[in-house]
Amino acid sequence: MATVSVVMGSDSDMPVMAKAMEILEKFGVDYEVRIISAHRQPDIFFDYAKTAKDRGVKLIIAGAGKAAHLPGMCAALFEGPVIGIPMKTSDLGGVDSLYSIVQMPTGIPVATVAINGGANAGILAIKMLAMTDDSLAGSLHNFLEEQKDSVAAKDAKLNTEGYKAFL
Ligand code: RP5
Repeated sequence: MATVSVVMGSDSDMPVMAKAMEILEKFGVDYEVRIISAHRQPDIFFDYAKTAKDRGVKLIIAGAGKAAHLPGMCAALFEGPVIGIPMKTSDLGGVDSLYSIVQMPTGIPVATVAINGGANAGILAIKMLAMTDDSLAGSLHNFLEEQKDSVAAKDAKLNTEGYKAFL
């Protein structure tokens, strides 16, 4: 049984969705992953989203581009939280995807991350799950501390070696 469901509208979304899955794997969170198009396969999509809760899914990470209705329709059909990832697009730069995902009507929210924000979607999922999982909360704490330390290490390098060391 997968705790998180990762779904994307097309295989062209995979490089961004992989960033979210890498985070889930890093924290040892079970997930299922699907390519389902809400527009091209509405019946299959409907069944996927309607049965997610019964499959044990606690939250959905959904990525899509252009007229990106997949995350919003996940939120309409699934009662748990949905994290939406807007894909960068060639014609409108991903603003089309962003607006399609973020501007949800009252009552049906989608927690929308940045355009191509796959890693942040994964981290946000971990933060949500860590609220009721002490072991995950500990791993999250260590991750955030390591992130803090890595910036401090760059600052120390800047001060000892100068800016040219970064060029
Ligand atoms: C969306 O249309 C997908 O999420 C993808 O980002 C976009 C383009 O899909 P393809 O034409 O690459 O399959 O449904």
